[in-house]
Amino acid sequence: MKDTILKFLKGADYISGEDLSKRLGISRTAVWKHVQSLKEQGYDIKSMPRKGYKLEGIPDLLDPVLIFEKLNTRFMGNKIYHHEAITSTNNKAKEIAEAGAPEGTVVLAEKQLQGRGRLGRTWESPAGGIWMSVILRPNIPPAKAHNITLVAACAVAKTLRQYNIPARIKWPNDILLNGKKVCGILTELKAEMDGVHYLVLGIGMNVNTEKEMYPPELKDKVSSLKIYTGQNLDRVELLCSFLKNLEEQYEIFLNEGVGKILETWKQHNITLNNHVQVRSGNEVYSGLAVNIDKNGGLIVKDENGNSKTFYSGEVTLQG
Ligand code: BT5
Repeated sequence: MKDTILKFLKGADYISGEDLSKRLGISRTAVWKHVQSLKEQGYDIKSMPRKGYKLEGIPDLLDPVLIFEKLNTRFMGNKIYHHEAITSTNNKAKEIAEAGAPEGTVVLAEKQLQGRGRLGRTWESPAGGIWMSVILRPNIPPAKAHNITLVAACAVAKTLRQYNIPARIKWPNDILLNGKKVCGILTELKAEMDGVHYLVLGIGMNVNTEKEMYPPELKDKVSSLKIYTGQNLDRVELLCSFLKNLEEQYEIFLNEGVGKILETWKQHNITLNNHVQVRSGNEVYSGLAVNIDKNGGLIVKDENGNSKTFYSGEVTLQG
């Protein structure tokens, strides 16, 4: 109902309470209540006796009504769940994926109270970022599911390039800006031996967040698009561009295989040809990141000329 009221308000200069109540088949008091709740969410709605309501300003919210006006995808984001605050969008996405939510369903939150990184790490999610999860149901063997992280990283990098923001991908799941982390990806999977039930692609992007919003130990390690550009970005527009790029990269992956994705990944990465330290389980391995193999593994060559390929781990760029 709230969404429909907003659509009417957006399509008119003034619209009377009576007119709205007739069009929506609800009482004028009910209209008034919905308008109050929109105002509480930050919509600037003016009321004038005899003229009715007028929408004067839109809040900086990832409101699905605002997103659907700009979204130009085939299926990515066809269904959107938006929360003011939530523990973790990945948790919610898993819950609705279990209940059968279709591919392309998106869960968004203005804030996460228990945002998660990999291996139980915390993901700081203050207001102003884009904290989202996308449900995917690819018909691929589980062993290839980690490639979706590369697909998402390419989509993020391509989107930021469209904004002239030179973000670079650090294997496997970080997006860096001037060497600082601006976005992280957490891919979670429900699968059986021979097939993927669903995959939850969690993406956290520091958009309009400020340095002061992060804990002291992270302040010098994180960046945001606002810190980089010096201005607030339209998060709805950014999200729509990202979903479009994600759909494109995902379809390339499904139709043409990971090869094409790796080409894009190489164009946007900051890992290859760098000296790196890889932590994987208990192992710490140092060397030159020489290539990424056809399965998305990172090939590192040590000073003795021995090579090792990693499929998961933590990379520190050295020098
Ligand atoms: C990640 O983990 O980079 C994956 C982050 C995924 C977050 C999204 S938000 C939507 C969805 N819902 C969730 O609950 N999660 C996903 P990892 O590589 O483990 O990096 C975690 C580390 O990054 C932390 O230990 C911190 O050092 C650092 N960190 C925490 N919050 C950060 C932030 N907002 N920006 C940059 N770095 C951060």
